[in-house]
Amino acid sequence: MSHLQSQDPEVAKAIAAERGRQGSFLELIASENFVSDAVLEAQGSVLTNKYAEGLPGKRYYGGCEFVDVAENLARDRVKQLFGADHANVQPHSGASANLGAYFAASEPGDVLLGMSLAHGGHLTHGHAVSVSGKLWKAYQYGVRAEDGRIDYDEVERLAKEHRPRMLVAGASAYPRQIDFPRFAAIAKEVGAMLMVDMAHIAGLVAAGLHPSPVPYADFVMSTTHKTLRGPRGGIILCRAEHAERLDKSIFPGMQGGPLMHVIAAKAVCFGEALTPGFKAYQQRVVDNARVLGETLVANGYDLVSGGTDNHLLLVDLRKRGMTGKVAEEALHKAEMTVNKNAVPNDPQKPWVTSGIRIGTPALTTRGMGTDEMKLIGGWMARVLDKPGDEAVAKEVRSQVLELTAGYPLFSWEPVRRGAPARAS
Ligand code: DSN
Repeated sequence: MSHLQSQDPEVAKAIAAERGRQGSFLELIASENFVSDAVLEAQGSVLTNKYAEGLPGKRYYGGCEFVDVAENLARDRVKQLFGADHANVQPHSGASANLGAYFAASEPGDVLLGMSLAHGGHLTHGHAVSVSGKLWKAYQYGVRAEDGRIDYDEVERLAKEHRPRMLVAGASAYPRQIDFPRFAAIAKEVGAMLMVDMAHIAGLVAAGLHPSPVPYADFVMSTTHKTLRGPRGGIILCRAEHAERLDKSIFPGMQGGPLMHVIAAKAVCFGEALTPGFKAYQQRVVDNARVLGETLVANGYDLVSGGTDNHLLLVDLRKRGMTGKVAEEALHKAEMTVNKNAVPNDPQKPWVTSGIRIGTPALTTRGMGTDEMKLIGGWMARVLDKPGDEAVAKEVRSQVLELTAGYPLFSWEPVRRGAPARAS
């Protein structure tokens, strides 16, 4: 029996149940992934015990000689991975990383121009309910109604009209490549700093499968847990000239003690991302997304922008007369996990929506390929064609369980074809 099971069976049970869910369900949330055993081990290590405010070699606490090694490894590896001048690996999350970059690039009250959440952007890119929209004077751009692509002419027009101090590029539900040179040209034209949020596509950028924003942007931030496949957390990269201001904006500006166990796990993640196998993994992620999208289209489902260049799909359910909420719940009954997501110009409220967002990073980590994507796309269509039909949900669910049993989550787990992988 584990220490946790004997000391705190209630928490142990919740973790075991979540472990079982991750194993048996098809995880299709575009921002999630499954970390390696090594990342998990580093994150669950004794480094969680250590305070280390400051930076390697310049801390406010004694006894930092070993956590310094971990943080230096993380910084050096992430700079190598993305060809960046400078890196700060301390942000606790993507939202903290975005704010850290904003504080480094501007002052509260300055004008910020970012992509609207309703069009695929992110809350922290200037939405009114977020601190980014409360402390900064935010304006929002979006995608074109006719093709679902970023309207760069609108970005330019809004930039000329509002003269932002900070132009923010990047998205959390945008299935197409982003034109960073165009964003950089617009920023230059109006004298703005360019900040890129590459959280969703960072793994693809690292693998050379999406153009890198690093040569074009003043600041580039990312989370480490999406396509990058590391622990939950954030990073910020910047040009050398901004390094001191950036570091100060994180500590003492926004955060206290960095999470050294997470930073060690980030170092492991970046080490993995520097291997040739990571590039092959990212290629499979993209191939899987393309095939899953083609399968859904062949079954009569509309995709925003008609397809994908990256790891995610945005399904527009309006023509099917179905909401994203209904679709998410129907798929959950068949043990497929997606999230409801607004489509551009969505008539429904954010809690309901008219779309679902689907991503392939997690299932690709489990070893699934294009054959499995064809199966899964067909199953999704079967469920969504009859969202209230319990018999269909039950039948698809048993097929899902048979499939997931053949793809263990961890290297030490046996393949149990035909036997649902569930927590005991
Ligand atoms: N919540 C993340 C996502 O799902 O894309 C973005 O922060």
